[in-house]
Amino acid sequence: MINNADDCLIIVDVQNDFCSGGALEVPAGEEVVPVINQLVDKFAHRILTQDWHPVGHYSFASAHPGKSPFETVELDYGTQVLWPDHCIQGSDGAEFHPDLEIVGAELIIRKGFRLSIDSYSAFTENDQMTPTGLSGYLANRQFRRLFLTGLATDYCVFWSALDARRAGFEVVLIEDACRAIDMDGSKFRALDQMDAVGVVRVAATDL
Ligand code: VGL
Ligand code: ZN
Repeated sequence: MINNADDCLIIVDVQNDFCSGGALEVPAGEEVVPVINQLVDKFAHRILTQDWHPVGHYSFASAHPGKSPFETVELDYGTQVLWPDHCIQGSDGAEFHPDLEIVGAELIIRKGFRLSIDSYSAFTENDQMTPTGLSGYLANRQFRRLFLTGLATDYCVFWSALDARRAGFEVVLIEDACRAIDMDGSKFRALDQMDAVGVVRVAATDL
């Protein structure tokens, strides 16, 4: 099924803060690590994304007096969920999971580094306007199909999948290589919306 020239494996935000014991743990987030490690050698090309926030980032509840994590706030670009402080630039929490096989990755794209804009998607920040540069890179590399893995299914993987479709890529979600935060049914909604825009869902064992 994998076509080496056209396909790129994208590993989204497999960082310590999104794994058990991390600042913004995704339930069983670290379970994606062995699944992804089994996949990396099947692809000729792999890239990583890394959530990479400055101290005091506007997506942190701590930056909004009186607010708690998982509440929302209105920012210039609309409603933003507030998170515990996480993936702070240079911190251990922002490092990739120590067991993740990252040596062969060709690009690490960092996102969420602008103080006042969050970026779930690896393509476009949450203002829906500011590009990360990834679509240009992938087009320049002449990839046509993107296989998405990582954390979290219903946030960064989801928004990346939608933007990838919008940018004209075929998108395959490797479902068991992802885990969700799953707040108020957000996982189900994300899968439903990905289906609606033509994201194909497979299991790692199908590849
Ligand atoms: C993410 C919330 C905040 C993610 C990143 O990687 O899904 N979620 N920052
Ligand atoms: Zn973040």
